[in-house]
Amino acid sequence: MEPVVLSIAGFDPSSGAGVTADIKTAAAHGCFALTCVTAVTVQTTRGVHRVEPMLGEIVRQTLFELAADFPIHAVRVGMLGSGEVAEVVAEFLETTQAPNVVLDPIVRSSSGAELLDGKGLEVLKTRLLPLADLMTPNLAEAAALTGGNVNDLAEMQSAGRELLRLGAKNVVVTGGHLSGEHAVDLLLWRVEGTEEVFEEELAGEWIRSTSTHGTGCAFATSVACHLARGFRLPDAVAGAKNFVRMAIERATPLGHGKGPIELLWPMKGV
Ligand code: PXL
Repeated sequence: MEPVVLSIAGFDPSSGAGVTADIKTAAAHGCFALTCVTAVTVQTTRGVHRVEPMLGEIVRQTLFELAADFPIHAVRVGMLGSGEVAEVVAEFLETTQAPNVVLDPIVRSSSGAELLDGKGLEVLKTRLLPLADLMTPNLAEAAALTGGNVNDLAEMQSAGRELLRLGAKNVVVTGGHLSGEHAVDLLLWRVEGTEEVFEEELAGEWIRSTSTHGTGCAFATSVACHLARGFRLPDAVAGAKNFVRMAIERATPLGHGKGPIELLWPMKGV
């Protein structure tokens, strides 16, 4: 049976990010995707023009109906859109105790649009963070969650430790927006039920490309798919990093702004 991965995220009509991109990522990993739309956005490769969160009640009914009908092997929580929706998602994860929850704490789009309100950020920190098996903040998200600046490896380390202190089980701070020589992601992880924290720097060469829309969604969803397939957390993170690197490398330019990445590269031959 194909592992089932639930994507709780927004709708991006250009399919660079959000649930329609996640369906492709899941397919590329041999997983079946369930989706729950948290917000409809008007966005293209040029950026996010508008955000309309869904009614919390629709999100609640969708999530609980899906969980009553399907086994769920992993969850990717992406854009939430509002505090109301964030609360419903927290209630769902608390009630169902879904396994392998990857929390992609989206606050803003890379073009600067706000994708979560103030109440949502609070719910993310206080209720969702402890429910996640892994959080995947980028530099700006790590800064928004911890209240400091996060611009280099030392600040990634202290923000990551602070997120663990706030109750996160495992954290990977993604360094795609670093200005240094290497793209470094920092993974802080521990063996379930133990306290010792292992720290791993995952370094990669920069890839010069304008096709980078949705890399955060793809990374988090790929980790969820790897976990659903039974990979250990550090291997799931390393596998996801490779998945995204290949998806950037194999992308063909599309649109006038930041184009989508090639999420179906494993199915497209060499
Ligand atoms: O990459 C952030 C993002 C943008 N837009 C939509 C999303 C997400 C992440 O989940 O769902 C619609």
